[in-house]
Amino acid sequence: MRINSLKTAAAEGRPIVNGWLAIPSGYSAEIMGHQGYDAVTVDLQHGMIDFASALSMLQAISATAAVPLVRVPDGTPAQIMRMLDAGAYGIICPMVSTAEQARRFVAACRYPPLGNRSFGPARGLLYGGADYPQHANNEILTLAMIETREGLANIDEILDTDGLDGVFIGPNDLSLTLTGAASAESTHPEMLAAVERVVSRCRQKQKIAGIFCTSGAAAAQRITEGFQFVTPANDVMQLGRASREAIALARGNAIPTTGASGY
Ligand code: 3PY
Ligand code: MG
Repeated sequence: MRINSLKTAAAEGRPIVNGWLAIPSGYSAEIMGHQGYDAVTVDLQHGMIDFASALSMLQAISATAAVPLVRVPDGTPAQIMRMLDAGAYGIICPMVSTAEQARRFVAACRYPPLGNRSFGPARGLLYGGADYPQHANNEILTLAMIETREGLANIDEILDTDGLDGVFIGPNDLSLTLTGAASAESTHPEMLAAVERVVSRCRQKQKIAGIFCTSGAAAAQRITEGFQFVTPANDVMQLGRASREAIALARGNAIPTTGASGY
């Protein structure tokens, strides 16, 4: 089976830079896949993406060096299994707040006897190789999102879940629940303490610490804080910014930092 290079990078302590797709297009997935990201994630939670689009996006990413990942809308096992069959080499599961939710998430990603993933690997075989069924349990990456007060309180138990590779902070949701305001780069003391707590627990338990960021510079800062998996903004944010910059330069104006979309 094709090895999951993200697992190798994590084991060797190399940071993983992950692209993030909200636009339902195989073409933009292909473009992003060719830019040098270690992984590219198809976002089925907040992206405008249905199954048919996700499939063509995973096919497009598969033709690049980036590892195809999916953020599922929630922990529903059938949804997770379907995306693995569609060729996702890892799943990011939002709103994991308890060890039981983490256990059920990982079980959906693992064939028996480790879990309850149903057999029908489909594109997994095409992308991973004919021996996918024998090795998928070792190669599929599992990241549980920490983005609730309860998830933060249960971080130790969540990280102790067998087969869980790490966690991925959703800083908008986490800051919303902790401080009342959604902000990916929140400097509220409670949020700073929460982020530090997650990073230090991951380091202690040798699990991947990941986080969504709003820019490359913010992602670089997160790596210095100890994160190994960073997402430097999504396709929508990058498209909006690149457009604003081009328009401002064409008109000889200062580049606005935020646009009408809020990005
Ligand atoms: C969050 O910040 O809550 C996220 O889910 C990032 O995508
Ligand atoms: Mg979120």
